[in-house]
Amino acid sequence: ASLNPDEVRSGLNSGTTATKLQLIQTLAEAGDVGFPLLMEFLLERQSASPTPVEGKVYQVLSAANSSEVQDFLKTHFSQGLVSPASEAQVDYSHLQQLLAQQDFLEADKLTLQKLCELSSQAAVERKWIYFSEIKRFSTTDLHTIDLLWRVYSEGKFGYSVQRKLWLGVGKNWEKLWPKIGWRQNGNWTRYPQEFTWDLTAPVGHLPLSNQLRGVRVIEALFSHPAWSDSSS
Ligand code: UYC
Repeated sequence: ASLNPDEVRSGLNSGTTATKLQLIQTLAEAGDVGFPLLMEFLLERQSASPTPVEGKVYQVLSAANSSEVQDFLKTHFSQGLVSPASEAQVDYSHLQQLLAQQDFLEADKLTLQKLCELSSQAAVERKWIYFSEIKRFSTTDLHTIDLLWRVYSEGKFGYSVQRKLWLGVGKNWEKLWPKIGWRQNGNWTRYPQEFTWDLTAPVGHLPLSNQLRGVRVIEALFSHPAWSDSSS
C-alpha cells in the first residue's frame, strides 16, 4: 500500500471497513510517518459516533512511542473515543480503558459486573443476574456497552454481533456455540483458559455469558428491545 497522503486520506474515507482496517495496520507498521495522518483522521471524526475504524486508529496511536502522539490523545481523547452514555448512572470509563487496551479478559469480567450494576444492588452482591431483570435494562446502557466492545474489537465482539449470528442460525443455540467458540468437539470451552482473549478469536466470541444456569440470561439479552431498532 502507498503512503501518499492524499491516497491515504481517500482510503480512510471510502471502501469497506476491512480495507480501512488493513490500511490503518499498514500505517501502524510504517511508524512515525503514518501518525500525523492518523491524528488528522481522528480529529476530523471527533464529533461523529465512533466506529471500529476510529477504534483501531485510536489503538494504533495509543501504542505509539511518541510524546507528540501521546500529548495529542491526552488533549483530545483523554477518556477514549466513546462518550459512555448511561441512564442508570453506571460508570463505563474503566471498561473503556480496558477495551481500548484490548485487555479483553478484564473487560469481560467488568462487563458482567456492569450488567449486575444495571440489575440491582442484590445482583452486584450475588455477582450474577436473574434473566427476569434484563428486560428492565436501559437501552442506552446496553448500546453503550455494545458500542465499546465493537469499537475496540474491529467490530468482532459485542452482544449485537452475537445476536446477529444467533438470528442467522435460526436462534439455534447448539449451532451458535461452536460458531462463536463456546463449544468445541462437543465440549464446553473452559473458563477462562480455553477462551481466546484477543482478536484471533472467532467473531462473536466475547463478551461471555456463563451457561451454567441455562440460556435464559443470554436469551433475554438478545431479546431486549435495544437491538430491534435500526440504530444498533
Ligand atoms: N463458561 O463453559 N462456569 C464462568 C462460560 C458453562 C462454570 C464465568 C462460557 C458450562 C462454573 C464465565 C462457557 C459449564 C463456573 C463463564 C463456559 C460451566 C463458571 C465467570 C461456554 C460446565 C464457576 C463468571 C458456554 C459444564 C462459577 C460467572 C460458578 C464460571 C463463561 C461451568 C464468564 C461462555 C455449562 C462451575 N463461566 N459454565 O458467571 O458460577 O461466574 O460456579 O457454561
